[in-house]
Amino acid sequence: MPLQIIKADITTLKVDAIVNAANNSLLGGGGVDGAIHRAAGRGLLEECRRLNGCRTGEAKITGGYNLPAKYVIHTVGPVWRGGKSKEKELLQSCYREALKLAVANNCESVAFPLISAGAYGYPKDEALAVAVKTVGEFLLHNDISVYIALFEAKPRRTEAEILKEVSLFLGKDDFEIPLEKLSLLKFCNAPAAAVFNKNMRDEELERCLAYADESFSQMLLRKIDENGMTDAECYRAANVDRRLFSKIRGDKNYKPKKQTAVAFAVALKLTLDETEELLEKAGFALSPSQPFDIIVEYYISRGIYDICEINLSLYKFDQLLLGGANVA
Ligand code: AR6
Repeated sequence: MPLQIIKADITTLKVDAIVNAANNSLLGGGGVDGAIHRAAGRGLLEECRRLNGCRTGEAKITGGYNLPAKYVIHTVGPVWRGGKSKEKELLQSCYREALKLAVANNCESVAFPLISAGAYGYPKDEALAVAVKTVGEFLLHNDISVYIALFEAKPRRTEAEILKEVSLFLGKDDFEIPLEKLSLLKFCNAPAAAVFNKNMRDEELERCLAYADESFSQMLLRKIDENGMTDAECYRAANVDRRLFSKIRGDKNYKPKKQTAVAFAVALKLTLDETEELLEKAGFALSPSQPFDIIVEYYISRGIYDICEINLSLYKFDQLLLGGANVA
């Protein structure tokens, strides 16, 4: 999956590059900086000495020495001063500059810590939102795997606690599940179709017959064409990697994971009915009692197709994120 949020000690990750939340001197410090220098060994400090420091919001690259990663990209996040001193712009710049350096050095994978969210005091939730959105924008134009490695474990919650929090978060009063969810199959079989006028019936029926045998992959490709999107625009907007997309394109009967199918519905800005139709092709449905499904339905039914925002909400409630990768 192009963007993933994981729980990990960044010094242990086998990626092409890890990013260091450094200070202007680039000569080491505490937090993740200290951990990276300890794991990389003296060679890293020697190379850093030759770099003449780094300005806030900029980035510089070195070797990875004893780390499993080939490179370390050092960036300097802003110190949090209440939010009115360009902290957000500077933090966005850290992610962008580090990503540009990674691509310029042919990295296929890069891992970030939550820059500025430790000693520099940036509020963690906001720091994560900036990270996810800035990386998400970059991934609309680049094929690279990005991990946001969070160090601290979240408190564990039960399914019931999560469900309660989700409904509070989404505002229960404001939350309506459409009564008439018209799926293709239901429409074909049900006399309830009588509630719709004749023209709508005819149109639906035509659609029903024309696409009765259409598979998930075929419907996806048809919708991409109808939307006037390129394949790359679609899979990037869906947080799906190129290899998985090629696999789906090449296999008429490909059965995706649910979070991948939903990701495509979001990328294609499908209505709730169309989303259900696409999911049904892959054997899935949206349930009104599953946190993942409730969150997805909430956003799609309101026409909010910002995959970063949806993924931040899914992450907040310990759900799988939208997207997909070709894992052998
Ligand atoms: N792996 C992943 N994340 C980590 C690790 C780790 N091994 N260790 C800490 N974190 P911080 P900053 C998380 O303070 O706020 C240094 O002294 C940590 O939980 O490392 O940008 C520098 O030299 C937090 O969420 O970086 C600078 O002087 C995040 O990494 C200053 O601190 C960032 O915390 C930079 O402060």
